[in-house]
Amino acid sequence: MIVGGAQIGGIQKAEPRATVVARMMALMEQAHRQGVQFLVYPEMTLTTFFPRFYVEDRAEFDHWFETEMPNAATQPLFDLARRLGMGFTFGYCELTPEGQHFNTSIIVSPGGEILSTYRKTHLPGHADHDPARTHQHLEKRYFLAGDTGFNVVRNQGVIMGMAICNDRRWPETWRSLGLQGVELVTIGYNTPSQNNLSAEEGIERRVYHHELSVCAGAYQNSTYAVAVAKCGLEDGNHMFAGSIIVDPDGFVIARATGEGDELILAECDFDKCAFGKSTVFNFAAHRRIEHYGRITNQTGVRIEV
Ligand code: CDT
Repeated sequence: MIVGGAQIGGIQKAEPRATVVARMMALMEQAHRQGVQFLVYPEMTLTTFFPRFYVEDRAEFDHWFETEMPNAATQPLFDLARRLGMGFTFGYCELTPEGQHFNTSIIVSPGGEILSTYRKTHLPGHADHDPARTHQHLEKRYFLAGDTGFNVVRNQGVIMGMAICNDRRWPETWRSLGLQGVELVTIGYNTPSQNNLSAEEGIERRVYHHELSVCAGAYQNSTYAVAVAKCGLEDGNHMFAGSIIVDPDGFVIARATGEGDELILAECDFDKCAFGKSTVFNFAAHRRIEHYGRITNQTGVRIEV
């Protein structure tokens, strides 16, 4: 299967959904011309990364959320994908009928059916305005921690699972998917180029940690991974690009070169996942769960010596 990543350049506050969807469709058309069969878009593809802004009354930001999917704005994307026979995944902000807010992504079959919904587990940042930071990262204010957990689905013959942005830094994410035999992990991200609490941690280190996380997760679970950025300047704030496709050996096999809308793609031979899964990462043969209790029984570090 040829898998694509549709990197999206900055989306400004004033940019309407229809314009963003048109950009997504242009990349999908290009992907189709180049033989892509499954296309990965970023986290929060439809809007600016608004958690950088603080509002006292969070309801003022409900307009960034989708109450149904597909909806009037995204239906043309679903229609195009069905016409092209393209499977895809993208992230958006979800407001449920019960009034819950999630940072969500979905996998859609080439027939246009939503096969799987994932709600972001690891929400970084903080819940209240913090004047000490160079910019805010208020995901904990605007979203609930996801309630779906990490699941896989078979789409187009491939076992696929989703993670969203900060999830990629947590080995628990990868192993939860790995234990379900995942062959393709999709990750959309919006990562500011600057650490908002440390001037020393600039873009090079940020990109290095991103790549390290994705390559390690792919290798340790013998899976392909596609990590796709929303990047460049958004309302004066810079987010790094660096979209990549990684093979089950942990090697980068495709990489974006710019900071705007850009397609990356790679031929993925999912039979290659079997070697690692049956040798060094044969979980049934080698895992020692009797020693892993702390991973699910405690969150913070406990020093008892
Ligand atoms: N969107 C997202 O999760 N971004 C985070 C920024 C970390 S700094 C609070 C990331 O892990 O890339």
